[in-house]
Amino acid sequence: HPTLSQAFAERAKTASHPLSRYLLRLMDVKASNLCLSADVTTARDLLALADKVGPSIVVLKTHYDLIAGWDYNPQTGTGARLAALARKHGFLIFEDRKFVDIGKTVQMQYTAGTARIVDWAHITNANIDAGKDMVRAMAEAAAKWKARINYGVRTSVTVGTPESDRFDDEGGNGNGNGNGNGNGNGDGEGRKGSIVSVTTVTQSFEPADPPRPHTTDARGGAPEVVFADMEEAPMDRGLLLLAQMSTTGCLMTAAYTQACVEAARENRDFVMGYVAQECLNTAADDTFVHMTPGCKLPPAGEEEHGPLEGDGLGQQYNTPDRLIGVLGTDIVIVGRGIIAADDPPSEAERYRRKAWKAYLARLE
Ligand code: S5P
Repeated sequence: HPTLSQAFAERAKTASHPLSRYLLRLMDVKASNLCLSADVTTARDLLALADKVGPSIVVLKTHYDLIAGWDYNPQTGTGARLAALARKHGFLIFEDRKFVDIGKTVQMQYTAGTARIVDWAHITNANIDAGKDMVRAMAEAAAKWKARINYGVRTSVTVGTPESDRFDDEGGNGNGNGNGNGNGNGDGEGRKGSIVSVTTVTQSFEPADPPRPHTTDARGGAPEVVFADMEEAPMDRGLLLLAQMSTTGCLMTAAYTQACVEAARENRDFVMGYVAQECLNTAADDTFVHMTPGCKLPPAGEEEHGPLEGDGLGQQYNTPDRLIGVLGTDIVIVGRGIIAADDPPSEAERYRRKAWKAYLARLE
């Protein structure tokens, strides 16, 4: 497939999803196709690891539900602090939530509840065993979230009955100061009822997401250090479809994987790509990005002797060379290979160099 021999910088120009375009450019600028799977057990360790390994990676993958002490405060909590580190170092946050349920339920799990994943994770993923409509459901939820963030100010216009509450596209931007200006005397022309009240309220929560480049931090602090040569990530949200897994005895069939490809093509403005074990781009206009877990290197200085050992619990490992060079995926996801090392930042650099070399070799 053309994406296999195309440079990330080239693919950044044509990828269908805005966040993929940003990510591919970031990969080129940072010379990194490494994602850290930050599977540590406390919020403190997670933030410390993200800060130390940030320079080597383009994506930080989380499992928020295995972190003890996750602080759910939307402005000052763990998600917001991760988002600040993402701005500082230039990486995207990928919450590995593996959503799988009916559309309505995943919408609520994605945008509400305690974790409010959509607020702080640029990327999340889904298993589409329940059918591809849930992808559309998540896309819709993300689009609504984005509209609310962009307009910042929510205007409720009550025409006759309270149900006609709506979002007003002209509602102003960013940090409006609307303080409930309830002027209820519209003329109601062209409407069924008369306007009984107009209430403008500044949205009650500020997103834990990047403010615009070089602006004052949303929480009123000094401007964040913006990663050199890159502007902020766009205010977009993206989904990866869990198309193939790295485990022994994985039950995902070729038909399931193919259904993921179809669902991705039908939702190009929300689906960025796949968590998969090989390149799934086959149509000429497929511009999807592939992220691949089950990645490990033999210890530094040791020769590679055949297949790498698994973890004894079903996980299987491949080297970056094989995943990027032979199987044609784009980003390797590494957890214990880096976290369990004596010096995670320098081990992350070793993985970054290896994976990047494998990518450069693929271009030749
Ligand atoms: O097929 C998969 C999909 C995922 S998202 N296999 C995986 O291992 N993962 C995740 O990647 C898994 O949940 C874990 O967070 C990470 C792999 O961790 P490691 O320590 O084995 O590198």
